[in-house]
Amino acid sequence: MGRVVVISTGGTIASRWQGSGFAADAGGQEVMATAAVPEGITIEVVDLFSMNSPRLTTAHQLTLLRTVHEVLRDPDVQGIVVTHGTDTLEESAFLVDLHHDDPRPVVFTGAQLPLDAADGDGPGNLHDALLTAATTRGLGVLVAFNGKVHAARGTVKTQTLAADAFGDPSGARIGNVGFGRVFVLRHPQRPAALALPHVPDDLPRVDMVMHHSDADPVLLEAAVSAGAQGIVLVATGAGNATPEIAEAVASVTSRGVLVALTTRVQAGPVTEIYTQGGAVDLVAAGAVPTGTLRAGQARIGVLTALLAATDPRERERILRHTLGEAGSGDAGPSAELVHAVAGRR
Ligand code: DAS
Repeated sequence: MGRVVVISTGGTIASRWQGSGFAADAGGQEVMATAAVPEGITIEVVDLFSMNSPRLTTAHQLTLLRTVHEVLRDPDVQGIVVTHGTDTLEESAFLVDLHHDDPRPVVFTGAQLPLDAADGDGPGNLHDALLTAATTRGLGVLVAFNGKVHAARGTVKTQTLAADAFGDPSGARIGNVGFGRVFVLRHPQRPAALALPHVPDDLPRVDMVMHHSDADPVLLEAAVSAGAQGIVLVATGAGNATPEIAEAVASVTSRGVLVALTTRVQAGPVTEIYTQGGAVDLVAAGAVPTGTLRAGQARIGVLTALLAATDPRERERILRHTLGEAGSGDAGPSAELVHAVAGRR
């Protein structure tokens, strides 16, 4: 089936007891040694980080993105598995997916139980990820977990402790793994891939602000004062807040801050239904509704837009492109945004 490169970044799948709690400390070889490798696959391990994923920074995620692209320059590589902490896995996977223009899969996986657990889920998840990386094509970036395969886009961590930890609450999964095979149920919709970003020394700050009863615009304005060039407003319901917050959104967007509008609710799209501070007013104030993408991935969309352009209108267009919106450039993204994959390999 070919050669699969495993990029190890840490997480519970690589974690051990540290005296007061668990933390990632094993390298990729040790993690790999726990798993049954499907027949016919040869493995190469890249030890990138050994960290719990809540500690990852944008710089780490961009290093992972660049590493994936470097590995895929080798035409003999059949696919990539990324072992990753589950807490921010959906963010890194979406970042890689937005820039992935290659039929070969990049499959993220991890574990809910630590490396040495007798009944751990890491070995099975790793086996399934290897099989998925070696045998599927043209599905973009995937998440293999608990016998299921999910598209990166839309997938979130849905359980803090249970083994069946990932899914898209608004969509269907891509497939299942069992009996030594990956059963593909559907193909994901993905917008054209973006070019690898130029990485400035000073990475843009993107903050999340959650709405709740009694909330005021103080935190949103504080984020901008702290230097945020992008904000993810995690609103209530179908994307609602207050008239005061809508006013603050209008004020910050008029100063060039990119604002994405998502919701605290688990499933369903952000929708312009309500006024008096609802999504109708927030969108009129310049916020971009993010459909069914939830906060972590909406933030990656904003970050991607900020890295790809400097002009506020172009940034908004790119954010809409990352959301897969028709008319945002999907039909004809500007040439500099699209991977000239053939030329680059
Ligand atoms: N929640 C842990 C994990 O599942 C820690 C982390 O995300 O690194 O990997």
